[in-house]
Parts: sequence; C-alpha cells; structure tokens
Amino acid sequence: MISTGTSAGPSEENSAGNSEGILEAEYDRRRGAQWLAGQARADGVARRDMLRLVAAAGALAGAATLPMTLAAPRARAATGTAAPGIVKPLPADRFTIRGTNAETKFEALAGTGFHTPASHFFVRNHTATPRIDAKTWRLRIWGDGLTGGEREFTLADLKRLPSTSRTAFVECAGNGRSFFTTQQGRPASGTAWTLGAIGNARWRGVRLSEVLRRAGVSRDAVDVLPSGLDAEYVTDDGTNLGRVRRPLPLSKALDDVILAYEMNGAPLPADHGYPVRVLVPGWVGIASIKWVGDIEVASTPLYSPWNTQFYRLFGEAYPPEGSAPLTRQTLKSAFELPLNASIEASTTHHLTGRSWSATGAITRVDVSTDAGTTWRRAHLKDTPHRATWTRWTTPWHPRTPGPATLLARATDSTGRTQPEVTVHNAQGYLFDAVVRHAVKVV
Ligand SMILES: Nc1nc2c(c(=O)[nH]1)N[C@H]1C(S)=C(S)[C@@H](COP(=O)(O)O)O[C@H]1N2
Ligand SMILES: [Mo]
Repeated sequence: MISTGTSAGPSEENSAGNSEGILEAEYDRRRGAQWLAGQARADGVARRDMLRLVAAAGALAGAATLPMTLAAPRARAATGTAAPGIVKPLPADRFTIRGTNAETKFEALAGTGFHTPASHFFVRNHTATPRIDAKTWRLRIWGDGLTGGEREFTLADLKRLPSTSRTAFVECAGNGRSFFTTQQGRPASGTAWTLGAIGNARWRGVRLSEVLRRAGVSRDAVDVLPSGLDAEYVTDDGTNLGRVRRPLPLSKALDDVILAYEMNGAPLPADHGYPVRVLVPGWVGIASIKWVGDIEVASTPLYSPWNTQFYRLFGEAYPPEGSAPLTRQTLKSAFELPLNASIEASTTHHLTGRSWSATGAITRVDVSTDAGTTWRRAHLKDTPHRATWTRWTTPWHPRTPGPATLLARATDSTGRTQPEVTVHNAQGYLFDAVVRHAVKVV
C-alpha cells in the first residue's frame, strides 16, 4: 500500500525540517515507545503501520506479541460527474467534482474577495455530509486525560462561552497533487486536485482551550482526538477505518484551535461541519474535523489511520515508517485563470492570483509570463498574514499569438521560496513547487 524506501533521512520537504516538526518527531518516538509498553491506543491502525512506527522507535522486540489483526488498507482516488453526499449546489463554473469531493475552480475566485464565500468553498468528504439537528447535538469531552468525569456541551453552552474570530484557510494536504503527475512525471495516489482544494474564511467560535479548561485537563494529558459524526470510512478494499478522526497534540489543541460554529458571519453550512467543526489554523485540512461529536482527551499517545498510514510522507526520500505526522501546510501560488485559458494578444491584461503560506506571511510574489526566463514582482493587494492568503496582480501585454507559460513564485517571511521541484512522496502531499500554468495567446 505505501511505498517504502531506504534513504537515510527526510528531505527538506519533511515537516521535521522545522522546529515544530522536530518536536513532532520526538513526540512520535515517545508514542512508539509508549505503544510498545502497552500504554498507547491505536484502534483501527493497521498492524504493518504500527510495526513501522515501532521500528522507528528502535524497539522491534515487543512487536510480535501485539494482538492487531487489521490488514493494511488502501485508499484510492475516485473521479466522476456527481458528488454524492454534498448538500450545496455545485455549479460547473465553480467546481470540479472529484469523487465525493468538490474542488474550487480558481478562476471562479476572481470575482470574490479575500474571504471565500461558502458557495465557492471546496468540499472534502470521506463519505457524505451528515444532516445534524443542532438542538439535539452534543459535544462530549471524555477520556483518562480529564481530571473529572466526562462533560457534555450543547451548542448553546458553547455560544455562551467567550467567542473568538479569525481568518484562516482550510487546505487539503493533497492540494496540488496532480502536478506530481503532470509536471514532475511521477504520479501519487489520492484525489487528483489541481490547486483548488483550499478556501479562506472568517471563522467564529470558542477556543478549544476554553472548553478543555472547563472540562478539566489533567497534567498527564498528551493528546486529544476529535471524531466526526459522519459515517465510518471504508476504503476501496473494504477495510473499515472507523470515524474520521485524527489525534492532535495537546500543545496545539491548547494553542490556537477553535471550535467553530460560524463561517463568514453565518452558521456553518452543512457541508463544512454544521453545527461545529474543529479549525486548526495552518495545519493540514484533515486536522480540522467537521461535524465534531466528541473529543477524547488521553494521557497516552493516540493513533488513528489519519496519523499513521495517511498524512505522513512516504517514499524513497523518507524513512520506512514515513515522516512524522504532517502538521503545517506549505507555500503555494495560483492564478485565477483556467489551465489552458485563451488570452487575447495585443491587449493589456491584469493577471490576478493568490499566494499563501502556513509558516509565515507572504512577502513577495514574482511572476513570469515567459516560462521562467524573466520575472517581475507582482503587486500585493492584502496585508499578508500567516495561514491566510494574499491576493496579487500584475499587468501583462502579450504580443505574439501562440502557447505561453505563466509562473507565480511566492516567498514568505521565513525566507522560504517556492522551489522548482517538490521531492516526491507516495501520497502526493504538500506539493509546493512553482506550477507551470499553460495558456494560449490568441
Ligand atoms: N468529519 C470529517 N471531518 C473532515 C473530513 C471528513 O471527511 N469528515 N475531511 C477532512 C479533510 S481531508 C479536509 S481537507 C477538510 C476539508 O474541509 P471542507 O470540506 O470544509 O473544505 O475537512 C477535514 N475534516
Ligand atoms: Mo484533506
């Protein structure tokens, strides 16, 4: 299922390349050790994956005695013409349907502002949008990492707590995945997104830390595990992975995570997690669990398939057990134009686009209209912030009809610039290379 390799260490694309990532790697080793000692819970995680983790923890000896029987599952991309299970309208001029998901067409964002309207926001559903009655909905906080017992919160309870608002994007870790195939000649498994598996919204809700504090978090707590109320996820080969859920280190949970009940000033739409979703600013989209129903607070490290077999980097540039679980998204740019757009010659066009980074504010965007021979600096239209995007524009006066290649290359305040090539990983996560955007001058 997952390709493994022999290379000694992670490349710079690995999340272990930043300080947060180094903490994650250490955390992962500790989890592996605790799992071996019988202290970690790993419901639904394939035995093979756990063996890799344990090997990574440098303690293979105990592995053979573990009573885990699940086969290594596989998830494959589905494409089609309808998106069963998505509630909102998906007009063809705004969305490309990919299996149970809907990708936003970047050109459809041209008329929208800084915040992505819900009517244009991409949808990534493992199964289908559930219809939830907010009156009977409860958030259950439970687990051995609490000082007292289990606690339940109604939506009204959450709304009575101090609220917080912030703008942040939600972006799928696989956004841009199709360019591993079309631009780098090496496919990756998963939904073949172009660049539209991202949306940027204003979220309002209550800090997760506020709720956890009220529930009483013990000094031993290390992980929290939010689970969605959507159906259990069954892979193409028939393995039931259970509810969509992904452990979050307590340190992040207590930092800037929001339990959001509003998106752009309105109640969350059904497809985006109504009545409440987790919102983890800057992190891979899977962390932002929609339709959250319960959150386990654990004094032992937790695993789910979403931090073992998915959302790590696998491949020859990475260790056999994969990179540390992915945390932050990366750096990207997109033109608000269709691929292969026709552009009129001998007219001045105002090319527009957006660039975004999870690690720092965008500081500059360079655009080339001649396949990378010459570059000029685009004009930034927003005050850049981390974990949101920045709109930009640059004029272009094409003279000669024929094919042309547009490039946009962003740099962020940490000094990172989009590279020419992204190191390959089997599941095609965190594509950050400059996209070669073909157009036709006519
Ligand atoms: N419960 C639940 N939460 C979920 C998912 C899901 O299928 N079920 N998909 C995740 C993934 S992979 C992404 S990229 C984001 C997408 O959020 P959106 O559909 O609101 O754009 O939600 C995440 N949260
Ligand atoms: Mo995702």
